[in-house]
Amino acid sequence: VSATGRTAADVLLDGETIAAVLAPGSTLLGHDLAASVDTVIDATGKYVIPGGIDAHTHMQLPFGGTSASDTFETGTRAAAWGGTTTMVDFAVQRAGERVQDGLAHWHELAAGNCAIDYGFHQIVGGVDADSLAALPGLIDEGISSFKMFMAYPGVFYADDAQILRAMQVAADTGLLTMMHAENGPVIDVLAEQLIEKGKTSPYFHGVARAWQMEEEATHRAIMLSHLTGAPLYVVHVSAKQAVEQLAWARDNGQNVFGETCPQYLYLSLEDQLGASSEEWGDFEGAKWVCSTPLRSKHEGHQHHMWQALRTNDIQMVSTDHCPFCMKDQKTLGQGDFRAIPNGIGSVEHRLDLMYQGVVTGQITLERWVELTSTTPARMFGMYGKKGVIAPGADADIVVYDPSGHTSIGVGKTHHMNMDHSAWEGYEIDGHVDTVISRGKVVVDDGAYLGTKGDGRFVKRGLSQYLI
Ligand code: DUC
Ligand code: ZN
Ligand code: ZN
Repeated sequence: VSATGRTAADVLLDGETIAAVLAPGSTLLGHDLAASVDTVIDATGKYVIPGGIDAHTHMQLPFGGTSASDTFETGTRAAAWGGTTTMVDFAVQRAGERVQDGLAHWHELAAGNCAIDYGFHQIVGGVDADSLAALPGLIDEGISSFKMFMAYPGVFYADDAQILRAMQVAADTGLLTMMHAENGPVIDVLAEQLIEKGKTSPYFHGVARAWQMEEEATHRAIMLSHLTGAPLYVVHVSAKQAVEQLAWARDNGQNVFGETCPQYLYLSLEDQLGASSEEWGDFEGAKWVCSTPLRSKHEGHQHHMWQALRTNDIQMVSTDHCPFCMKDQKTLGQGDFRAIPNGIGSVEHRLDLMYQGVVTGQITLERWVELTSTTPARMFGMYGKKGVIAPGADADIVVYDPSGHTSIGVGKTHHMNMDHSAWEGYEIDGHVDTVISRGKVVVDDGAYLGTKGDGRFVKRGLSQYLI
């Protein structure tokens, strides 16, 4: 199955590369194909798809006095289990630090530890003359995209003037600007006012982060993109009004793109409000504290998001994988939701969760591949090597079995380094059978055969969506 169609075929791998895609019954130099190769993987009755590409993960991200609980080792292994063979994580530059130093540190964290191939986007946490001057040099380093935050004042925040200057550099160089589009200063006031009224539980995280402030920031980013001519990629879109802004800009001919995440397609603010357990009481809801937040199911965001995936108003699905354990991490925010580290872990479940959209008739099989592999490859300058099953591409392949029925997250059966799951009890049709990463079988029918260090840094080119 590719982004453009489906066909019965044999895929011939040679070492780390795809050598040929052949019609069934083809021979190799006159010999029967199966007799001419070392290994045969029988995929009869299953889908053979390009390995998943998760273009938004945060292994070991420092956040609110702690760090995301998956290391590059544990998080990439979990990704492999779930059929993701490439991830693009975020190198972090903090205000006052050199961009080059931030990047070097993230290379150190990842090198030799990853189970799958990985690249980096650059978070620019402090936009100043030095960091602006460093941006063009990222392209030679294989980093063709950078992220700024309109949220989190005092941490990663960039104001409009800073965004303008960075987008001007992006327009000149071909770097792709990624935006966390939420109006942070307003959200911080709303959060403070809720706390003053004694509204301290996790649910109020989502109340403070009002959709109006996602719509507003998305619009502002779109206008700055229009003004500067820099293409824009809005990450983790959760509000339907933000989707409408993106659709409007695209209808006006702007080169803007949006990504959503499985949590915004399935989970809602009401799940969080209703969550309670013997162990955590109403702090149970902290499991689903992420930003942008889960939205109210009464406002139609989920339905609109699925629709946007179908109509291409939203182009990609990444996870924003940013796990924190309840014990010792999420609990930092007991009594004050502002101190709950933001993030949900899903890197292992993205292909499965998105396949449910095929099962329920919301997206086609081809669109499933496009959203989870082919568009991420093109968007972030890896297509040809990644995102496609074709001669010359890396042999990153998943055999997906549409049969079977499994519950994910139950009893911590996942492989992410978390003491809970945001997906506890989710019922999945289908499962990942075999995962091949650059020619090596790393997951085979419930067994993990890879090792840390299998994954290599991917030097990315410019976005293939640039005009
Ligand atoms: N959102 C999250 O949920 N976690 C990390 C950073 C972000 O923007
Ligand atoms: Zn973000
Ligand atoms: Zn993120």
